[in-house]
Amino acid sequence: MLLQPLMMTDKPDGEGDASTLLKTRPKTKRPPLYKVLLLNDDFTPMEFVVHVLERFFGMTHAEAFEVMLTVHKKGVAVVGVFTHEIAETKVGQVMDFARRHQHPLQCTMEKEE
Ligand code: TYC
Repeated sequence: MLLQPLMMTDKPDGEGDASTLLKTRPKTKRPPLYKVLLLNDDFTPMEFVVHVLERFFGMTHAEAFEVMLTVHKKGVAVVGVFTHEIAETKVGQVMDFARRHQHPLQCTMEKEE
């Protein structure tokens, strides 16, 4: 009669076995990520954009000013990378806030490749 190899006797496969622990993949998968983009326009005040970046993206005043200037000069910049749900929430927050203050500021999201 054939004997099973010692480490294979407890479980048929995978988890917990010292001989296979490093080979088995954890079943977690990283979620797709989305870039949140801020677009330039000719009317939204610079200070308002700086405030948006501080308020909704957790930037310091210096970081926010720098990113605002990048958008002002280049037309667009990535202001954060998030899961779909969080990116959607950020875009909504920025668009609502801009609309309530009657500024044409635009914020969008796109899938990160
Ligand atoms: N271009 C705007 C101005 O000159 C400033 C601005 C910066 C607007 C960034 C939008 O996403 C923006 N007042």
